[in-house]
Amino acid sequence: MDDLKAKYLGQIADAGDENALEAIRVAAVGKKGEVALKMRELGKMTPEERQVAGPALNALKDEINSALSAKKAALADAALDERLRTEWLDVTLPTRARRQGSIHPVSQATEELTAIFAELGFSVAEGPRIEDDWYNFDALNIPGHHPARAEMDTFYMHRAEGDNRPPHVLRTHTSPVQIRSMEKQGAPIRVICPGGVYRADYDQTHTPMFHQVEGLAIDQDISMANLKWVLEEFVKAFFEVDDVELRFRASHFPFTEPSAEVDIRCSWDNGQLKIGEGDDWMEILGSGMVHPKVIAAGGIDPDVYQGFAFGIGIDRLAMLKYGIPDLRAFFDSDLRWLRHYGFAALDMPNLHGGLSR
Ligand code: 2U9
Repeated sequence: MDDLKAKYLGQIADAGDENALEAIRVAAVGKKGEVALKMRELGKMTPEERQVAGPALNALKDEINSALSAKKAALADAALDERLRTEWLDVTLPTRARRQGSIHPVSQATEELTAIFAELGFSVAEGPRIEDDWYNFDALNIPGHHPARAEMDTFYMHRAEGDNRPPHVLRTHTSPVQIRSMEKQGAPIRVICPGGVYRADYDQTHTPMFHQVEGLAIDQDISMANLKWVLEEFVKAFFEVDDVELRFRASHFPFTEPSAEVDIRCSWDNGQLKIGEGDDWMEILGSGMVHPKVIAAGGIDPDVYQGFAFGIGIDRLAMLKYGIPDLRAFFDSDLRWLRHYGFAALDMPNLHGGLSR
């Protein structure tokens, strides 16, 4: 028994893993193990011998079993220690440089103007860029023969041979989103619709895709005075100046009557633009009272409701505010340009925290 004990305790001490330990358990204290075989010999002993050998064999079995459990626990501890040693990580190290990407100036300007109009009670609506001819033109009082259709340099989608329905178009303005909003929500309504629009035009100051924000406010008592106040509040907040002077010039759009183009007082000294002071005027947007036919096209009764609408080019707003000279660079996806003119992610603009600071 002393030999057995020495042999198995020695093997247990030397076992390198759980498989080796299991093999030792089977050989020593398993059903057909050496201790079990010895137990069988008890039957051949005299009662006196058995009285000594029986408890001694049980004690040996217990001792081997506890040595096995202790070694198993020790192996598990060692495995965990090894994992902790190799998977070590210093969570106090600084993170990698953050500015891999940046927010595009058009996105930044859109976030800023959305925050401003939200404060004025306007919600944001979006719609499809591939539009139905009716939503893009007819509903906006631009019928089939209207010269405005030709002037807009529209991109038309392809129709299958023999399909004589009017083709879909890439929307030439975000106005169809306001028609859809009126249909869905009815009156009263206050929405802005920012987004990309398309016109087949490409030169120094035009790209075939650009961005607009259009606004619409309809209720029973809305006048041009409300339009003027909203635009003044917007321009002051967007350009972060205390005072602005706007000049309304009579104009013409099919979807508004009367219509006005709006200029802002400014100065250009040494190529530096200052807004709200000086002797120059710069056109920044178009606006007017929504044409009754357009209100009716949106499913709202023009004898009860009236309202104003306006349209602004976001790309140009961004150029003016952030001092970006070249429109075409906006859409070149040049990383150096984006790093220079882009904004830090997660700096969401709001009126209280400052728009772009
Ligand atoms: C509905 C009714 C009326 C939107 C308007 C303008 C005047 C306008 C231009 C500004 C610069 C387009 O990006 S730009 O080139 N827009 O001058 N837009 S009124 O009028 C609407 C829109 C929707 C239902």
